Amino acid sequence: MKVYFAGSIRAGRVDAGLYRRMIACIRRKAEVLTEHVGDLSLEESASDRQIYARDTAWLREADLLIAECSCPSLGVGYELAYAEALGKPCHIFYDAGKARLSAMLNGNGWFIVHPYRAEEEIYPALDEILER
Ligand code: 6IA
Repeated sequence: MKVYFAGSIRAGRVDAGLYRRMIACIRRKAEVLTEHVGDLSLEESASDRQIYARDTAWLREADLLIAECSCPSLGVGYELAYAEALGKPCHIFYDAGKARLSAMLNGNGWFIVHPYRAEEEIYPALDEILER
């Protein structure tokens, strides 16, 4: 199974360590197309046009999208809408103690939303998604 993991990049890297741990968990059961999202020393090496072309190609290739949305990101919101338009299953995680998820995501029945209060809750939920 191929997973597109989405997390904030230019909107802020405050949760980059969490993305890295989630990606490591997903990788035990599936291929992650976007491992760079969890790279703590991310350096811009491609043009924005190249990034857009590569990421939308990966979205078309992916079997499902998993997004961490505690840090709101325009890019992640765009990716979710793009994946929805392609009919790909989309799982959204966010820390309900720290963030309020946009109504445009929370109110959309297509998205499977996983609010959590502690990071430990994320990993069994990821295992369950990937074992389905
Ligand atoms: O608006 P944001 O930058 O926060 O959007 C983040 C989302 O857009 C992520 O889920 C990524 O899939 C995608 N994205 C944004 N910037 C990049 C990027 N920058 N590379 C790949 N995907 C990106 C260059 C970093 C490069 C060194 C790997």
